[in-house]
Amino acid sequence: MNDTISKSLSGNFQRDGFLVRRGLFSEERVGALVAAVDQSLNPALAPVEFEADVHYPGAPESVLAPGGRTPRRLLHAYGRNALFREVAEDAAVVETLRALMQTPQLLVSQNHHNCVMTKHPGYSSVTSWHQDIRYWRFDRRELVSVWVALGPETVDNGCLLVIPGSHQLEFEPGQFDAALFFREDYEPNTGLLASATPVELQAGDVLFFHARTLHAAGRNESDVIKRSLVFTYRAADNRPIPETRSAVFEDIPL
Ligand SMILES: O=C(O)CCC(=O)C(=O)O
Repeated sequence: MNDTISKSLSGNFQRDGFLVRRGLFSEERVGALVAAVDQSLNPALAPVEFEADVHYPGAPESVLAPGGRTPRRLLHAYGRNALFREVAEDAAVVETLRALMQTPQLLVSQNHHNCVMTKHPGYSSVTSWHQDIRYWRFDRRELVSVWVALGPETVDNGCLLVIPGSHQLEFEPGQFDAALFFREDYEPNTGLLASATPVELQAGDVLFFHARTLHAAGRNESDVIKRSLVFTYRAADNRPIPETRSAVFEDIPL
C-alpha cells in the first residue's frame, strides 16, 4: 500500500470510526471459510455461545426453550482452525490495520471477539447499541476489530449499524443503561441515533471498526444463515490490565 492510500484510509477511519475495504477475500477463499464454519456448526463444536446465553432482545429464555441452543458465536476462532488463523494474520488485513492504527507492532486478541458470529433465521436476537470497549480493559481505549463478511450482510439479515464519528465522543453516564447499552429511551441520545448507518457488505468485504464506535444489529429476517469472522487487535504498547478479562489468554504478536 502506498503512502497516499494509507493516509486516505487512515483519515477516513479517524473521522468515521469505521472503514470498509471491499473484496479483500476471494470467492474461493470465502467458500473454504464457509465450509470450515459449517463443519463447526453441525454438530456445534465447543466453545459455543448460544442465542440463549446472550440475553439480548428476542433471544430464547434458556437453552431449553425452542431455539435456545442456536449458535450465536463460535468462540476461539484463532485456535479453532488454520483457515481462520490465516484470516487473522492476512497480509492485506494487517497492512490496513497498521495504516489505521499507525503502528507497526500489532497483536491479535484471544480475549475479545476472536469468533465466528452466526445469525440464524428464526432464532436470532437484536444487538442493542453499544461500544465494544465497555467491558474491555486496556491502557488506552484504542483497539480495532476486523469483521469479515462470509456472505451478504444487509439490513434484512441483521448487518451492523454504526454511528459515524461516535468513537471520538465523550458520553455522560446517563446515556447508558445498567448493562452499558446506549439508551434508546433517553432524549439526549436521539440526535445521534438518527445518524445510524447500515454497513452492508458482500462476501469477502472487510469492515474495520474502532472499539469505541457505537454499533448495533438487527435480527436475521432472511432464510439463510449469516456468517462473519471477527478479530480484535491492539498496539503492542496498549496492554491489557492484569487480572481483567482482557488479560486471560495471551495476545498473539503479528
Ligand atoms: O451481529 C451482531 O448482532 C452484532 C454483534 C456485536 O455488535 C458484538 O458482538 O459486539
